[in-house]
Amino acid sequence: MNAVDNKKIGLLGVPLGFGAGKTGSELGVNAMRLSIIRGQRLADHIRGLGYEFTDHGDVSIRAPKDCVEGENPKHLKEMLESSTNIVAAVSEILARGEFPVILGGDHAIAIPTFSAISKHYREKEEEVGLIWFDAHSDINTPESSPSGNIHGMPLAVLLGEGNRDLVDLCGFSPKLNKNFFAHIGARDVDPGERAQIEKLGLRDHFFTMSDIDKRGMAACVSDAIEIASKAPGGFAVTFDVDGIDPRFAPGSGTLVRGGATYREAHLTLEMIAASGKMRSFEIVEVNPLLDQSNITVELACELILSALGKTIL
Ligand SMILES: [Mn+2]
Repeated sequence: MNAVDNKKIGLLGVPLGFGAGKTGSELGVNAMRLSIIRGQRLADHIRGLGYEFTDHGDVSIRAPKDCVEGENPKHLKEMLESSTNIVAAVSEILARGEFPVILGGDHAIAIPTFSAISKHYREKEEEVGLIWFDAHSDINTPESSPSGNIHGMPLAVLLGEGNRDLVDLCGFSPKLNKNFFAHIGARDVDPGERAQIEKLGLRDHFFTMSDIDKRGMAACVSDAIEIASKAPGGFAVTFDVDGIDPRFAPGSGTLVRGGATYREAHLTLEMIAASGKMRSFEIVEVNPLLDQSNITVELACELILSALGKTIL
């Protein structure tokens, strides 16, 4: 059975890691693409689920040469230039009628990837929702960000807040209607982000680890799917591996204890797959330089398969 009614998968690598404070997530793309998991690469596992599969290679990323003192957001020029290429690459996959599977890269890539998805469905007069799995809320603006790293800002940008050049990417804003947005796994939220969540009225769209402790993952994921499914065009998923507990996913740059277990991470994606409403899947912040025996990379690949409908029985 295919969770994605579209039988065609288009894989895209987005090796952009300069949105994060630590180097290495740009290497996540090839680590996921090339790792041999139970005798096979990711592409063969995806074909094994019954999909037609095309690997569109990597988007050309303009990497910064050095850091400009005090710049916030950091590396904005390179981010904007790279974003143009990312938007074009994702748009082409959608235009070919394929379901995008996007390998990051750090979470800054969600700005151009979701911008392209939002634009594609907007042109068909269908708004699209978003499920965001993450330890962090990623809703900083340059004013509230302690670091200036863009990977802490993508949600704010997609909701129309923050740096104007990023917000205005693709010529419209907001890319995301908050009514169709749900977040799962938060446990590390900056004071400025807390204020932003309050200001934008997003509390009920966040299923924090505390909510998950009280109600269970299945109930929270079910509610998140219900919110995102209200979008007429279905929803995209952006999955930050740091949402998973560091015991199971140590290879990521901003680890926070108290995250989703191995099985809760799979359950989340199994339930999303079963909903049949997902229109694209993205996995980010896999950092092979920080990994232990490749376990985070292998888990990331397994999770892609769960998102695409792999079930135990
Ligand atoms: Mn993130």
